[in-house]
Amino acid sequence: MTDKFYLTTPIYYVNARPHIGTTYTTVVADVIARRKRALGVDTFFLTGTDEHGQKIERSAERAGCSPQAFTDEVSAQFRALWDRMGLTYDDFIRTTEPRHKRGVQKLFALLKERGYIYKGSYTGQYCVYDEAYVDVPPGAPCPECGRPTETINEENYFFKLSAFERPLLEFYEAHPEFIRPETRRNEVVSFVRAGLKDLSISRTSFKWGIPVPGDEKHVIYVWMDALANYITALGWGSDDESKFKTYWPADLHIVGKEITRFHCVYWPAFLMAAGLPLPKSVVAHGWLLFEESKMSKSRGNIVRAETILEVLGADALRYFLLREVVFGQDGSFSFDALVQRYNSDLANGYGNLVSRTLTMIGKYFDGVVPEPAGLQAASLATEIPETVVAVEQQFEALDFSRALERLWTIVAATDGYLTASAPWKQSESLTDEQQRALRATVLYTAAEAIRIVTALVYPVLPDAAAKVWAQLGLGDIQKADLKQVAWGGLKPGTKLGELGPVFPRAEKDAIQKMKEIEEKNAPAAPAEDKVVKAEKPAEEAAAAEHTAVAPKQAEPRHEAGGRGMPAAPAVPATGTVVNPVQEAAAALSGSGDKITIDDFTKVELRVAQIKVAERVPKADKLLRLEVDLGYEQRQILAGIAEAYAPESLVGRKIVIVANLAPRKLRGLESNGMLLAASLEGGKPVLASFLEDVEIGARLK
Ligand code: ME8
Repeated sequence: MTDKFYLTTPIYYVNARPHIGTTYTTVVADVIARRKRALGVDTFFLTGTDEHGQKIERSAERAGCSPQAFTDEVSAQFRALWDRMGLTYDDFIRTTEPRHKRGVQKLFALLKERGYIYKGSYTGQYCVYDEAYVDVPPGAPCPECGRPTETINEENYFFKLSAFERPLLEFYEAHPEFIRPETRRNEVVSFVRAGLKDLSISRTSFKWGIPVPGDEKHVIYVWMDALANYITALGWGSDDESKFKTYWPADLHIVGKEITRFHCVYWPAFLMAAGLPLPKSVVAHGWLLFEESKMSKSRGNIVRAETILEVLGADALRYFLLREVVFGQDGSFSFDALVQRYNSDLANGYGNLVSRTLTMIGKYFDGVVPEPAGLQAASLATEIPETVVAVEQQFEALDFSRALERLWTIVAATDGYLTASAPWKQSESLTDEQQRALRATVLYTAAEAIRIVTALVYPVLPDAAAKVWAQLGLGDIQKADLKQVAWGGLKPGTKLGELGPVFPRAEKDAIQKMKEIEEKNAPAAPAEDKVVKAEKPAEEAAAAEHTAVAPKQAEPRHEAGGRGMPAAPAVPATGTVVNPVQEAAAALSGSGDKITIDDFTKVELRVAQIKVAERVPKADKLLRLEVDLGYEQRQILAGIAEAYAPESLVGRKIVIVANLAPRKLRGLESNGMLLAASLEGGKPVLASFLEDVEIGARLK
């Protein structure tokens, strides 16, 4: 076993407040950190926020504040939540801190000095949402997230990533444990085998980033900036590198599966180029899904950790995330599943076992742990040590779900043992002495089983474990030596502490309560939306919308829907099939070419995401789309087949007129209409957003 352990979470973008997806990774890291510390390992747990880049700059602009004020606010929200949850990070790094900026500039200068950075020019597509260069033709959406990409034509600095193709492959070969799980490893290896192109690592078209040393019109690419946090937080590049010397290389970077490439290709290549040791392992976990799709700020299907903390407490959320989601795979979140798990495993399981055992010790032995007598709880005493070994191995392998499942077999077995032994019954065949001996053995055994479960579950349920430890009369669990949990460690004669409920049964309306809290905070607005809404009274906001949607000039501009709407006028993309905008305009306006705001609000424009796109047989121009509006899925027919290949549309977010009366085309019902720019003699161009928008959001 190593005597130090350095583990990290991704640093989270501050374009939106934390949700239980980001909480998941941070809780997993906290569990690992607590367990390592309990085993006596010198542990350093780092988390933080990723605050630079075009995405954040735009979010701040949208929120109407400076990027610094914006990032200060959202970063503080992350930190406040982690503190409220009692997460035991050792450092929280912000990429806008001087210590980080200094380190990143040093890294850039070092790579340049070592000949790995050169100046060139980049023309290609960029996905602002993923902050990634993508290899697609102009106009095509991002292959990762389906959002529109932007064409960049800039003078940039380049990193010689291509030089690391072979060294990386050799490294993966020599260190199979570097990327886990296996599926992610295979993806990364195939990606590198397919060939690496040099990577653009600076931008000139916006300002919110760390300037390139000596050439300040460039800012350093946000992923190079962000990845470096893992060493700048340890003081690399500062006058005091002692922490770096102690803790680097990282033992474990925990990341979500979507950012594996950045951590397993770019990051080791930067480190190799700098001549620094590489991290020992990167573990990519799956996604937390909500209502079947990835919980994310952009989809607007997030659940906030605060909601669960308020109703069931932090331990309930921690247990659910670790037990219900198989680490490495996607897992679903639902309030029903959460409450069910809580009641079955925590309230009726562990909590009830503790309560009945300790109450009986109170009743029959004046609250003092009895000395077990001759009768042996043979099966439990042999089963438990075996289970302990298995659970420890499963924790070590980060197989939390199975570790907890196995640990709970002790809870169930002990519960069964109590019920079968029925120490509360006075048996007529036993003398008082024998009865007392039986009770002493049964209750000692149950209390000892509880002690063992508690010691092992402490990293997952720190609050509950601390309470139970104190109730067992063992004092402060944080000071306890949990390295060895050998059977028989509980000393008879120990005076129990004050008893109290550990996991009260969830109230009947717990689910309802949580849903109401979420609704109160809905739509699950990105942080920047919250700032805007909080600052603008309703009338003022309505007035602003009025100006935005009814300008004097002919071109409508949808400021409220997002800055990124194309400047070209939005018109329906139904080709020759239908022309409902003219139809709608005629219906709305009886007074020349101007309409009133009331006329406009009759048109319900909404953001929808294309889920299915296919050609309609024998109709050259027509595509059949199935779109998701968040609250429903529907079919729309659109005359865009000559401009868009159906497969390029799946995942893309578009704008639709949602309240158009349905009509039949080629025997198929079309329920709504999508918007696109109709260019003179050209093909229709779909209206879309550069910003992140929720599905179902209304444009007004
Ligand atoms: O990618 N399920 O930041 P980010 C599980 N700043 N985990 C989730 C999740 C979900 N639904 N949603 C988010 C970035 N996560 C960069 C990282 S690191 C040098 C820079 C977790 O705010 C998961 O760990 O988009 C994922 O990788 C991370 O949050 C992405 O956070």
